[in-house]
Amino acid sequence: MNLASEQRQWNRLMDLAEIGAIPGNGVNRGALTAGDRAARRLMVGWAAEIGASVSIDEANNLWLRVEGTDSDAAPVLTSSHLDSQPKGGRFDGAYGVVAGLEVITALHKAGIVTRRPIEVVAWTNEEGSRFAPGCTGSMSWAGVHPSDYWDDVRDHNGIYYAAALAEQMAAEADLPRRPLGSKPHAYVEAHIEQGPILEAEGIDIGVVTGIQGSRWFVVSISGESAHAGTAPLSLRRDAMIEASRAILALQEAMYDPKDVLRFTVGRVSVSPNASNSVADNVTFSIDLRHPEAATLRVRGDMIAGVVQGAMRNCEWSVRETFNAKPIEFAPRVISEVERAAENAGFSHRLIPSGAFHDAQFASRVCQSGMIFVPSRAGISHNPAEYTSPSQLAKGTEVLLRTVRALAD
Ligand code: HGY
Ligand code: MN
Ligand code: MN
Repeated sequence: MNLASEQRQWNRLMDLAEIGAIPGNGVNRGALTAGDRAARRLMVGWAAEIGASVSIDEANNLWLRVEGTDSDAAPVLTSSHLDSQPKGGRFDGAYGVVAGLEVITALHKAGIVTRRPIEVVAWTNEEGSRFAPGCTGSMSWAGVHPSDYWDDVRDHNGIYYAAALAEQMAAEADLPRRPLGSKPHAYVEAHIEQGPILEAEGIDIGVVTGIQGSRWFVVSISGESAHAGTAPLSLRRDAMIEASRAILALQEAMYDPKDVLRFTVGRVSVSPNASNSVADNVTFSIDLRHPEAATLRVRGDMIAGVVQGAMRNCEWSVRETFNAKPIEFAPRVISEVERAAENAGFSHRLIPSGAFHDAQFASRVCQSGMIFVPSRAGISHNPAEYTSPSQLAKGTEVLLRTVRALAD
């Protein structure tokens, strides 16, 4: 008997999708923005409906908690994130938070109290699109870096992370505080696959085995601004031309005949960014991923040499801003997810995650795992991102069964 409600879950996801809505059914809800705060307020309201306690920690992670019969027992944690990419979809992150809420709502309405408490978290800044890198909330909670580690990071409007965090903490002064850091009994996160495999194979549930590694870098090329009409090309120190040469050289260096390595330059900022001034600075991002730690280390460590080799008369610098090692999820959680999918009568398969998730850092703290549901045409980080109400409901049914198995 399905305790969770497909309709209630879908309605809540659509309510969230109105916050930061952009054309094409997309969402632009940056971390630590008014949109983020509005989405969090919806969660606070829904938590109050079932008497779940609400709190925030100093990294601004939002915690919902329902007690168990043994309230001293280490809780089972389920979670995801409410922030989105600038041209994001309605489901990346939001689904896992709403699915976790649906689990505690369904149990509450059925009068079921598990032995262990259950906590649902909305992590701060999973995407890292406004403030790089991602997962700053879950990394703070997991003790990877202190929560002020990213204070000096600025968004493209020059706003400091510390200021945006302080603004959100002040706006949520009415919410109780909780200490940063905890030791759950287990962690399981529901998320859309963001890839084409489950849909292509007609499979309901992805039992996630692990997450590949990610390394982020910022490359800065510095030259000299000059007049586009009068400065001879032979005398220029043109940061745009040299950055372009570096990017193409990096693309060649990162070539992988097996197409497993992921190399992306997604953001470029130019100064003075005027059509008739030679660029004196170009800064670009690198997102590098691979399932093997050794490959990720070797390829990432090549970047500085490749950039230097591409320079003719500009200065350069390479700074690493994110380093998430590949992780394998806990066999116990993997088997609970498999068992839940099997008992629910859903087709399922083991699948690795190409996208990073807060679960990557939760796995440093406790036994962790993830549940994937199909993404239409594998599309994500795009307004066209879509998963149907019934596909989402299947994922939540598996999450509910898995959380109960871990909590009892
Ligand atoms: O970039 C990622 O892998 C995640 O979707 N933020
Ligand atoms: Mn996500
Ligand atoms: Mn994402």
